[in-house]
Amino acid sequence: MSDLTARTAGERPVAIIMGSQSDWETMRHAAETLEALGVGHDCRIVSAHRTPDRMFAFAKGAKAAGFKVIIAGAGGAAHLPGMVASLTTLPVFGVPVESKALSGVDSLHSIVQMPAGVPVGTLAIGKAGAVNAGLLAAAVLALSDPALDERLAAWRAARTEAVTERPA
Ligand code: RP5
Repeated sequence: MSDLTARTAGERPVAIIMGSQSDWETMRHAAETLEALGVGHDCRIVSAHRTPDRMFAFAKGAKAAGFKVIIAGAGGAAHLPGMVASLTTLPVFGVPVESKALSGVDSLHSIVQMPAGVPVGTLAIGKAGAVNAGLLAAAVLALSDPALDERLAAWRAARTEAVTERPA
């Protein structure tokens, strides 16, 4: 975590972490959503199983580093969001990545059924979940950032405007 300075994280209040490079195709949608809203974010690969020491260091240091919200995506035996949530009191949003073997139902079940006391806000499987994790992270930050609140409202209004009355 040598590059994880408070200054860097302060400019990037959302951490997007994922268990593997292969999760990026899904998790990039969280990053793109935050980009569209002008919310700084930091993306990194942190695996609960393959790089547990990295996961521990990240989660234990995330709050002191200035992150406000963590978005964690993983697939299969998707323990990353829950393990990170066990190590920090920052809000953690979990994105179940669609797996090849079980279409992401395994990921969803691995993330959603946390024991009482260690919350993970669990999103939908795949792209929709990643987009919505970005929106939820922005909504949390918007509580203390009126300009972001306006951008978020405009983003939502644009989606409403885009819905035609009849199918093309
Ligand atoms: C999980 O295993 C990752 O989050 C990923 O979704 C899944 C497969 O990883 P790779 O084998 O593609 O690296 O830990």
